[in-house]
Amino acid sequence: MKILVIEDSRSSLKLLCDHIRKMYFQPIPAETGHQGVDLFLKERPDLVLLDVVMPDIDGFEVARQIRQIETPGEWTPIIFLSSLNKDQDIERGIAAGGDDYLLKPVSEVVLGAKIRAMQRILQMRQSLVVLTRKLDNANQELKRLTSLDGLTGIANRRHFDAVLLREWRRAMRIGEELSIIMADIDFFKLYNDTYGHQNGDECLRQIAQALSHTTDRGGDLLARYGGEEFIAVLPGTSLSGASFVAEQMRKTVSDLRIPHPGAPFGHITTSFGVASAVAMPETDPQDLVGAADLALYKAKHLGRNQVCQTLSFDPQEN
Ligand code: GH3
Ligand code: MG
Repeated sequence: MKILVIEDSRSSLKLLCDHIRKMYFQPIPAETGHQGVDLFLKERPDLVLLDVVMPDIDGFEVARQIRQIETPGEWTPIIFLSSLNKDQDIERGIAAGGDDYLLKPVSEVVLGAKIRAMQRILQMRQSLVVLTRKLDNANQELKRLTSLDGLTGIANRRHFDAVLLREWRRAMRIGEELSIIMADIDFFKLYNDTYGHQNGDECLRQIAQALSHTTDRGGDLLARYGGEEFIAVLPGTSLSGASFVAEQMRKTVSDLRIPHPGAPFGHITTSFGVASAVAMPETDPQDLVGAADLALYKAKHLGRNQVCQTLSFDPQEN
């Protein structure tokens, strides 16, 4: 522990430093108030022993300056040492930012006990800082995990809905278009029935990874929307642009050539529904999701493994 000792009397300063060394702590001597403040800045001690009456600036002012140097949450214990023994002097010392007040001449035993007590408080404070940091990290990790889907590792529906609402409001402010792509794996029940649920899960993971590589423009977000359904929001993207992305996605999944002998194409395929809108104050982004779902239904109906669009999205009709 580094202890800054600010004391203008050379003999007292030496005595105090000797006591500190005997306790196996490191003293940092300062003979004036200004020198004390400078050394505080340079050495960042763990504790300050501070004389009150000094020729340049008094101890109360030194304490005030130290408290100003410290960043919020930082607190270095300050013990005043003084022969001023009126109640008001003690009160002033504490008000100036001191933590304790010892009357001179200070006994070696009392000084030792006070230093030990301050050391205990310091250690408790340090473990509290470590604990707070751990808690902060855990909270951040928790926040990250609550926005991810456990199986595929991409965003989950809860996170998607929050992002969609945010992007919708942003699009409204700047009068921009926004698109939604809904995707659903074709004949996936049959895949599970053929290969078992575990292989079904692995297939979902592979598809999620493949789809996430096709929506990497800043602002795009892909999420797992339900069992074998995926959804993407593409801010600032028109219907034709989003349909192009959906077609890329369709091709990417098909190109994985995941065997599915029971399905018409012999491998895993996906159907897509796309819808776009310029966000308006009276519209609800969930209506746009509904429109994309309708287009997806059309894609299924027309034979699957294709992209369909909802041509006009009119919120009044939904
Ligand atoms: P369609 O081409 O019309 O979409 O047919 P489908 O069989 O894909 O659709 P359906 O809605 O009949 O079945 C969806 C299936 O998706 C049901 C279930 O077996 C499977 N599924 C949903 N969630 C999961 C999951 O988390 N893991 C696995 N392995 N399968 C899932
Ligand atoms: Mg399906």
